[in-house]
Amino acid sequence: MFTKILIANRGEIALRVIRACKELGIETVAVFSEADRESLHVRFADDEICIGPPPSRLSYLRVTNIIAAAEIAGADAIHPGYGFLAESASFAETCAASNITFIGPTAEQIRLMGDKASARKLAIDLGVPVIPGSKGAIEDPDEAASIAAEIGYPVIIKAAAGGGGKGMRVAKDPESFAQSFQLARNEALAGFGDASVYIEKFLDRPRHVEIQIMGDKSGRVMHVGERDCSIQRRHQKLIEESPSPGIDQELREKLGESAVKLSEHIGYVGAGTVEFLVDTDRSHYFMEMNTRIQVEHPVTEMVTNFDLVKEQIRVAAGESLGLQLHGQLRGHAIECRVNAEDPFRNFQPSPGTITTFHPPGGPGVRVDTHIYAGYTVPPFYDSLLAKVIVHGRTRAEALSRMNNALDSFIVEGVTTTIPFLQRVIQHRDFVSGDFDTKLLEREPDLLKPAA
Ligand code: MV4
Repeated sequence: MFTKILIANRGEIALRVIRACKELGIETVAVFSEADRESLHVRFADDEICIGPPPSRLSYLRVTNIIAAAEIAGADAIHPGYGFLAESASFAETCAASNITFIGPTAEQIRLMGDKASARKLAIDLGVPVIPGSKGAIEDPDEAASIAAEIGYPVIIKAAAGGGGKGMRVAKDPESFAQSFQLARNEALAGFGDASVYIEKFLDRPRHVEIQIMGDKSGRVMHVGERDCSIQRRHQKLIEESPSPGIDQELREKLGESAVKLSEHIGYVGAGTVEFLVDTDRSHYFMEMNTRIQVEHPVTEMVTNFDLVKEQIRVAAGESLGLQLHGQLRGHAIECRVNAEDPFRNFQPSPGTITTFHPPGGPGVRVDTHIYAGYTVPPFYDSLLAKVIVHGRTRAEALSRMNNALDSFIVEGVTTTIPFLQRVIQHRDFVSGDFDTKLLEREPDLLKPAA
């Protein structure tokens, strides 16, 4: 097992990783930017090293500074958290070259899945269902147009180097296709330095359902159920839950089998998420794979009783998977992401100093957060303040706990998205479980303050 882990991240996820390390008896090193001196991850870690000025490209994204910090502190492993360097194949390579274990998959696995066109190709070759479209990346505009005509409009053109909603364009008809294709390629080149794009049929009202998987170094991969992440705004997830209200045990097993087949084939090590779109007729299609621990991992922890971060560390150290899923998921879990943003002013960021902080609690309520009264939310990073995660025996019980939790969550000094989240979880379509990725688009009134 490792003796000392450097956490190459900040905010709530840095605290989450430190907790897992403490339980495993492993020492921790926090790295921080000049804007994060007063952060709790710095206070709770055994060692702390400043890695640069506030902008993340000068600190949390600076590979050389982070590796130097690990060497100075004597860390034998690095946990990247999510975001920042978590899906950087070259960072994983640099760690390996420096004799430091990157807690996550191999650089090759990150690279393969980071290219969404090659991941799609692999899925096709393995017989995992994908959305009708091109086999891999497509360069020739005429060939692209003929594929689009074949699968039928509307189609969506996605950047191979994109993912998570970045670099996508919808073409409604053959007339607009050539221009959309050209624009998509230009945007992909400008945004990612890679013009490769691929084509899929555009599904109108899909659900986003993702499977959590975990693999060890002996080649074993298991899935630990799904999360429904359909409630999103501009490709930012707002609310996630497990199990998905839109799928049954049969579909869960099919998605799980597909996810395991894909990850087992590449010998995937660590925590990963295989994303699917589930259509209104229950058809399901592989979309992409994320090679990191995700923000929403706690909903899976609540319904499985697993500690996914501890498990990531154990398998990175070469231990075999210690999880055992006894058939069904246990009850129901929901997560709401609370951000320092004004939901009624187009989610404008609202950094500043927290004056009052009273988090919710009670049975089945978990809050993952790094904020405290007196803490100043810096303007340099994403504006996640806290994740409120509830668990109940049934979805109704979980929902009731979420309503009460949000109601008693007091954060003053910055504007938060709490009132907006309250409205969404009270919306009839959310309450009934009959929703899809278009819920917020269909209900613009949710973006106005309650009358
Ligand atoms: C799609 C789609 C419809 N059809 N692909 C958005 C995030 C990125 N991972 C892929 N996304 C989508 N891909 C096809 N073929 C609709 C979306 C999409 C979406 C997906 C999940 C959750 C919210 C979404 C909001 C708008 C569009």
